[in-house]
Amino acid sequence: MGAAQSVLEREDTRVQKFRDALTWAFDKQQQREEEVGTNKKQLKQLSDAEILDYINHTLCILPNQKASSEEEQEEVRGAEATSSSSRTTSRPSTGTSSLIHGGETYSVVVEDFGDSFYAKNWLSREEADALFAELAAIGEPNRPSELSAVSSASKKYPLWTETFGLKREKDNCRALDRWGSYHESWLRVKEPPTQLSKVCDMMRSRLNLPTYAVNSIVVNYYWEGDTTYIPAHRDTVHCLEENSKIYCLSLGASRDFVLSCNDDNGKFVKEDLNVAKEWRVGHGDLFALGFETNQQYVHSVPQAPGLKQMRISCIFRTVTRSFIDLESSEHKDATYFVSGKTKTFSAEVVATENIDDDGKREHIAELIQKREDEKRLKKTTKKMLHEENAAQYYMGEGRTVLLAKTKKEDDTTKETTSE
Ligand SMILES: O=C(O)CCC(=O)C(=O)O
Repeated sequence: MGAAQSVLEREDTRVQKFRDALTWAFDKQQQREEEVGTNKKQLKQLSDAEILDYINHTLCILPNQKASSEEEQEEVRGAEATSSSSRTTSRPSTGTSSLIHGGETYSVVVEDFGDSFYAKNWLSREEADALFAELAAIGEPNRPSELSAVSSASKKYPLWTETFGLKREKDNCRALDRWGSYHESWLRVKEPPTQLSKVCDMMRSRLNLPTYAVNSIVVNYYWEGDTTYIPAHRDTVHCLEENSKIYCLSLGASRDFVLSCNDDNGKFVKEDLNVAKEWRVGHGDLFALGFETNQQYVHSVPQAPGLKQMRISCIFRTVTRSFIDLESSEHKDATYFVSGKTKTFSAEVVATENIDDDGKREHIAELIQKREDEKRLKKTTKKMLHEENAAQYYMGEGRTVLLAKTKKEDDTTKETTSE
């Protein structure tokens, strides 16, 4: 009875795996249809051999499967040796396959590309659905009422983003991937919602990462394909742990994720890109961008004309060099140059060397004030340079000094503060 039961259970698992393989074939066919658009003549049906190749492959190993018996665990381990040989024909020459092996209960095949990798169906359908539903509900109130190509073209990154940061144990400061001069946006870093926190935990356990890893998450909302995309760029890494990967998890509509040559910086039309490698990233897929790949290539999610469905991507980073204290800082004012308005802020950014470092603190109001003062200085200097008699200026610490007035006057250097 026990043995028969066990055989039946194994058969059930195989049937499930077979169903998953057929779902994959169906998705793949749909993807091809999307790619060729309405030109059905070009449509190449998936061959039986391709489907069989995939089925053979998935019967060896599937994401998120629970190894219920010793034999099944052997089967999972065995796939490491067979996976690359059974799939060599359908793999691009740039990629090799390897295995993420997060303990006994989780394994998934990945395609390697240098120090990056792509893992299809890294999240199960149910896991991806739950995260998508949670994040869509958060983003939806910010969907623009009119998505016009004209307004999106004027923005460098025409996307809505949400930023989440986990608190470090030491002092409850939140991880902050700090860049740019719009310091006010740093105040928006929030506690991740339930499903997103769960996925951070899964990431650490399935990818064997340390407890402080993937502590900073940016969520990008690609409302549709015509006006929302990410032009080719390189990620800044100065706040990240040395050599750590940046994990891009895709949810919802499939889009192209493209690595291309550095000259493509700023381009977002697929045909204009010098593609080095690309993946069609779909619901639940994970792309891990390695440090070297980020140096060698720019990456983009190009425009997808005609696409109506939303894609959400979650970008997970391991921040060890920058945190923000949103709870225990004193209140300080900053005055804006253009409007003359004064606003009160209560936050300090902490620049650190590593995850446990006390770090150097700077009040956000002081950083904003410094930026506004620089704006004023720039404007004043520009004005002075246009004045007929002005000849040479020296821009020092917060003041502009007139060194010489005109060629005609004597050459004694005069010092005049401009403000
Ligand atoms: O959406 C993606 O997969 C990529 C996003 C990205 O490149 C970024 O946020 O820097």
